[in-house]
Amino acid sequence: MDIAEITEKMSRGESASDEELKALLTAEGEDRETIFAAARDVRDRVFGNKTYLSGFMYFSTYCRNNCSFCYFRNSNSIDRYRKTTDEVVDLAAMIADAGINIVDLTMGEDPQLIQNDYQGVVDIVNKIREFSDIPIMVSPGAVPQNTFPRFAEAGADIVAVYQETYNRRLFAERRLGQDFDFRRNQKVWAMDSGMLAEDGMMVGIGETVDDRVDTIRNMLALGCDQVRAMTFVPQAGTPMEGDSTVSPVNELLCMAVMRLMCHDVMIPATLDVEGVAGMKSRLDAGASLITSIIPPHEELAGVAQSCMDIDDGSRSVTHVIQMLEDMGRRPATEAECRRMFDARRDRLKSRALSYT
Ligand code: SAM
Ligand code: MD0
Ligand code: SF4
Repeated sequence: MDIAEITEKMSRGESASDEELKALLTAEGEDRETIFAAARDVRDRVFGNKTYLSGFMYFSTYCRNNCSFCYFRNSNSIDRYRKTTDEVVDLAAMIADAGINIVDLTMGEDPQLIQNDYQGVVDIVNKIREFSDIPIMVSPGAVPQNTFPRFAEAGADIVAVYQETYNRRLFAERRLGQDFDFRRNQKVWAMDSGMLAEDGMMVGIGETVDDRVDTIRNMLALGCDQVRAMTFVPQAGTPMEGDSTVSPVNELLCMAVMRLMCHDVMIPATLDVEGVAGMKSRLDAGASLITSIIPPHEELAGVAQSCMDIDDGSRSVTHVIQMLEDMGRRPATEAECRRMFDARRDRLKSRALSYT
């Protein structure tokens, strides 16, 4: 199959068959460069040289779940922390002041924060909204349907809940004891409440290339404004500790395919898989924002790389902006990011109206 022919038609907005997507996801050598260059071109056409920056705050690492891939799974005997509401709000202020465009409030499914219908999370969002317009992402795990309007009313803009895979058998093996449809519906319920949604896939958790195609198609079919891929990083003390993973180039190919399939979707370049060393390759594969920027010395963890590059400041915003500018790109401004979120939320509303 001619890779350039496939990328050219996708760059024009035409669709590709499953076989063609598989050819992209398994491309080698020069073909890979063709794919990444096409994804970058499409990204630049939509976003110019702007790159959005997302600050990551994993504010509670307590979790009732036992995902087989996750360091923070309930059965793992590790040190955990839970920031107080005031600490979270102060850190959010610091993140906003540092020129970061988005704040991602992430937690394990912490029994304490789940109480009273996630009131602790609602309080945090409300308090941040008192002093800042910064787009707020919440990543609370899977929550009841009636909680979404509460997040929306408090001022959250986007909800992140990653399915990891749309292969139900594999989901059951990885997200042990969790309901596939309930997790899938999180994205639908977020959008029904007027917020944006982020879906995500893990790469290297035992999926086939067919599964990758199917997962990418499902994530985009839901209408999510943000989609991601993350390479599985084996974690000490988990059932998958000794498992092999795959080269991150597979993640890059998934990102590039998502970009070619849906030109204006937001795709993160996460610093949580290969640290800052992996930032450029992800931007070169068509990413439009950088996630998992973490302020140093605040005792905050990453997820897949719980400490890599954090306390030496490499995952700090100053360092990230410098690297971005070295690539000829620039951070988005606060106003640009707010406008983008508002425009996407308006589009979501009009989409909903046109269905009724
Ligand atoms: N607890 C919430 C949840 O599961 O939805 C939010 C945070 S969770 C830790 C965020 C995501 O990190 C997971 O959905 C998964 O995609 C990713 N992740 C977790 N462990 C990982 C690992 N070992 N390697 C790569 N990605 C991982
Ligand atoms: C990241 N460590 O962006 C974060 C996390 C949760 N919304 C995101 C996985 O890579
Ligand atoms: Fe808990 Fe999220 Fe980790 Fe699963 S991925 S164990 S829900 S923190």
